[in-house]
Amino acid sequence: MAFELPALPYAINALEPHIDARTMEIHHDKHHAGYVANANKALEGTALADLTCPWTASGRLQELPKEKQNAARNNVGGHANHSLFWSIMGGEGMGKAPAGELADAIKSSFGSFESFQEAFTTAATTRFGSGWAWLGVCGESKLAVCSTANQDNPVMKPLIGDAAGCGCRPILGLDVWEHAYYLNYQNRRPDYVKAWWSVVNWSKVAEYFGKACQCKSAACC
Ligand code: MN3
Repeated sequence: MAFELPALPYAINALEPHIDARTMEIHHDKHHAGYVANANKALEGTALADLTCPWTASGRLQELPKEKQNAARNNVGGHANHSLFWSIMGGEGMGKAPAGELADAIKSSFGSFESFQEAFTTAATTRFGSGWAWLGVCGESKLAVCSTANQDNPVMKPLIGDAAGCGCRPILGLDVWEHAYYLNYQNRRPDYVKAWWSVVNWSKVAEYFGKACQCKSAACC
């Protein structure tokens, strides 16, 4: 049982009114817990069984026997993606704007913060069905926005190819599965995405940006 469900780094109602406590409770305690349990099951007895970092595992899924790859892809991805998701919301950086080197990189990669927000919002709202929108580092501080289906993430590139349009280390991710917003927003994904900007923890994203820039592998934790 190498993977563990991380505790939320804030109170269950800390993101209200933008994301309600009941949604957070079901999302974290049921959905994410399920991914962790099933990821452990999927990797049992394989060469990846002892990994504790789901991002490292995400980048090595192609090493698994073919019959194990689908379950691992869905559940290791689910664990990695949700672990990042909880951590880039709430906290001290919530309600602020990107600062320092992250702000500079956003400006040089997208022109302005507003253009970045627009590109990311488009990625999130136009993802058909379930999936994720990402901001990732693609070497030399260059940032890119992309989107993946289901519980895929850009670090899975060796297995899934560069379908997302950027093979990069995600530093910000938005869950656009209906389970992430249906209780409060029903079918109104654009309203959820708009509200979500208010809960992003920019200090955490900046911290990940700093680490990603020093990272040799795309799949470090
Ligand atoms: Mn989810």
